[in-house]
Amino acid sequence: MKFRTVAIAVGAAAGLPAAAGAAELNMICSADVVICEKLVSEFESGHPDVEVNMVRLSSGEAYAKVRAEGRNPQTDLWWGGTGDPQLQAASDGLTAEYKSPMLPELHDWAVEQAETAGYRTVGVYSGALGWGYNRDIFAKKGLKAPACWADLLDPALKGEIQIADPNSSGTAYTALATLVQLMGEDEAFEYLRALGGNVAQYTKSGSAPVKAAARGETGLGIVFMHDAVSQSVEGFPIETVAPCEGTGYEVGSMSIIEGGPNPDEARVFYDWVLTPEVQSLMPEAGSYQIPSNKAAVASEHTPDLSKIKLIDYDFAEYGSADRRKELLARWDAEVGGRTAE
Ligand code: S7P
Repeated sequence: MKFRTVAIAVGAAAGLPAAAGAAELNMICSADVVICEKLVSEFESGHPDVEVNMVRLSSGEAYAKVRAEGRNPQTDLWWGGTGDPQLQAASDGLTAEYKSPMLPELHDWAVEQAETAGYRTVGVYSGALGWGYNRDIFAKKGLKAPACWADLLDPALKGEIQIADPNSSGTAYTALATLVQLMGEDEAFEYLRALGGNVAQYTKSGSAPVKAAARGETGLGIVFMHDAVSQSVEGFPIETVAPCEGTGYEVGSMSIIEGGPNPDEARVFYDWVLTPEVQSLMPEAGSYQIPSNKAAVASEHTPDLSKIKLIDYDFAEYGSADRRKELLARWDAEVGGRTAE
């Protein structure tokens, strides 16, 4: 294996040379680190002339890095993570227009993501938001299994819930935007303030809450349903729930960074990672999203979106720079840091 993850990527950013003659690709990966590392090693074995410097960052952090690099981009490609911050990066002009020859092979929702962004991003997978709870903890404490968003406000759940911070986490921003679309903005913030009374911790990463629930550190994590499924497939006592009132979903995305140092390598990776063969590898890394290539094979564990009550998530509005900034500022002012005492 020759790919260089965080520590070496820092070395590369500090100016250390790559192996003589090797082409490079500097990539941010915003999905789970296991699939990030698998994609890099698969790509490198098929493209021995390219060295990939990969760093794993949550979606909001990745957006902040791409923005901070501004006029001197060090990153070439951003793969995975929720679509909203990638749409924001597209609207800021931070990502490059690219029409991949793979576009005709993709589901409509993935192509619509590209169209919304003027082809400055594209959908790579999709998945719905929900939660996973630890059935052993719930049984031991005599807690009622929560089926609806409203059930999460039960005072018996005080200190039992974890969710990420929407500033760093695309998952948590999806939850914030979902609740606003489901309930109306003022009602959603009232709900989130009340939920704070049951929240033990706002994590940095979106999937951390259900990993904590799986290991008995908390009762329930609000996460993408596929991240809860990964834990039960690993053998942890996690039940996955699709909220009864309805829920939002993500179009996990990928973008080439405008002005990045290795645009040719970025396009090679971009086309490669959209193929059905590569997308079909995701379950091998415990990633159970719906792949965007119509011919890719989803896992038997992938939650079936046709059985889930989904809202008509407005990606254009909630991925727009103004709306995302406004919601995050309101979250900071009214919800941030408020946890169960
Ligand atoms: O684990 C897979 C996944 O849920 O992670 C992405 C997520 O946005 C990254 O984590 P953050 O919430 O910390 O940003 C999702 O796109 C993906 O499905």
